[in-house]
Amino acid sequence: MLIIGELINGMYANIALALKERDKKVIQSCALEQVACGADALDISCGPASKNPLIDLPWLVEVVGEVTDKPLCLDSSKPQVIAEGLKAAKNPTIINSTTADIEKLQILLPLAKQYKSKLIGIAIDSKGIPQNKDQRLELAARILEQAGQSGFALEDLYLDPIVMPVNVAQNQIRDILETIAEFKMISSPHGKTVIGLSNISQGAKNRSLINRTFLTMAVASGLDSAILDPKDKELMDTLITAELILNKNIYCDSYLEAYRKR
Ligand code: THG
Repeated sequence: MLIIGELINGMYANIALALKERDKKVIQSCALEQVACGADALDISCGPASKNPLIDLPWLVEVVGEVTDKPLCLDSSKPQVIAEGLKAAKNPTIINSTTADIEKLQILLPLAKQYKSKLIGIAIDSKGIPQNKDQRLELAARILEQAGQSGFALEDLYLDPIVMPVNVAQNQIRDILETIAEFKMISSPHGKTVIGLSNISQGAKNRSLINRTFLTMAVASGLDSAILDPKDKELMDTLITAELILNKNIYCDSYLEAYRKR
């Protein structure tokens, strides 16, 4: 499982403030803490509050690149902002994200190829968020088709069903889990899968419990990667245990410690 740390996001007040004050230390310690907790990659987003993402995202990318070589997941809905982030990155990159809109795919697929970047494709288009599994699969099929046509390696493509908060769209969560499994059935070689885990519990109480319960189900559905809070120790322990039970790691009595020493 590729664990992408979610905490460098202008949605969080400490990051928004550090961005405004150009306080490198806050950003760099947030990066290092997430890596120490087991993040394999770091999501980098200046968030909705940034007035100048074309400047802010590359700054975050450079500052994080000074302290870690982990892949950076450039999180913006604007292709121009992604392009500036790619230019600034010395680390390997993951573009987060393209929608299923052809115009966007035709910009971001070539960029991903040019920078040897992986690419997240989200099951959304300009018509909005899909309401059921068939719509999600249709959007994923469009992304896969465009990626195939442009010669982009499908192993480097991560499909995201778009996780909705359980308190908003409770009747869709089972569909989202099934979508994770079925994304793999609609192409060969197949794309990988990713989710923004914390979306599931936005606005809810008991967030950590909801997050780790859903993560277990998603891992059992074949999830390959998640954007999550690696500092949530119970969440990380649940993930390691779910992977153990699914035979992805060899059992030993001290499997939690063994995993952390890897
Ligand atoms: N898919 C993809 N990328 C994504 C998402 C996704 N990137 C952003 C997001 N979703 C994943 N990252 C987060 C980060 C934080 C939260 C949720 C998802 C979160 N933040 C608190 C909140 O909104 O309540 C902020 C609390 C605070 O201010 O301290 O929950 O789905 N491809």
